[in-house]
Amino acid sequence: MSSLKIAIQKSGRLNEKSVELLKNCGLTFENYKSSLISTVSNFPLEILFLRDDDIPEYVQDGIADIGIVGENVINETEVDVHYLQRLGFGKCMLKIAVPNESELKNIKDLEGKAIATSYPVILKKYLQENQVNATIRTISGSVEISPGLGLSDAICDIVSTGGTLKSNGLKPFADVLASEAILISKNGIEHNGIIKELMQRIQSVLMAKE
Ligand code: PRT
Ligand code: ZN
Repeated sequence: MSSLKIAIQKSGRLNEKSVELLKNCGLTFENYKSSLISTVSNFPLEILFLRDDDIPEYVQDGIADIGIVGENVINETEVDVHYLQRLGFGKCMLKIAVPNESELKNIKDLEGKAIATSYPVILKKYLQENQVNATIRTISGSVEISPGLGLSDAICDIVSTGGTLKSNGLKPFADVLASEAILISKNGIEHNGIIKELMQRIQSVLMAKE
């Protein structure tokens, strides 16, 4: 049987849980931090360890058949992929936040303001849906320091505990997107037998956790 490829995050917030999920499915593989690819010895699967940002496109283009990645990254890359399963980890919320002393109250108050984010695509859609014209300042990291530097009136970033907002003198303003890790596949291959077998095992693992 020819094997499939699954893309998971190499290191970061989703790596450990992704590896744990596959191991709980009974898959045996080496998880060397240095290797980019690992072969499962007891199931027809190869594991590719990648930056999370690359996973949606790799799956869309079929370089990997399936992948585990945050919904925020899928939406931001605007790929066309098939959702196989929500995985219940990596939960977070993409939020707009403003400085504690800010007088902005509702979405319409963002009109004409500047918002810093690493998620310009999702934010643009959200603003359009709410019929607000604001300037989006795209920055790749440390978004939360942007208002303090005078670069923006608000930010749009991932929040989980809220600790980062707090320690930067920011408060939540609006929820933009709830996200969690999702198992995705290239479109049209969701009925493949290996994927079906893996899905059954994943669903048993998730049910045992409930
Ligand atoms: O290296 P690579 O590109 O693969 O990883 P990365 O650095 O881009 O992503 P990583 O590992 O930080 O996050 C991977 C995924 O985990 C994200 O795409 C989300 O789907 C999910 N996730 C869950 C989070 C968080 N929780 C989270 N708290 N991603 C980021 N954060 C950051 C957030 O950006 C902010 O800086 O944590 C900070 C806020 O956390 P709190 O707890 O202080 O609110
Ligand atoms: Zn990333």
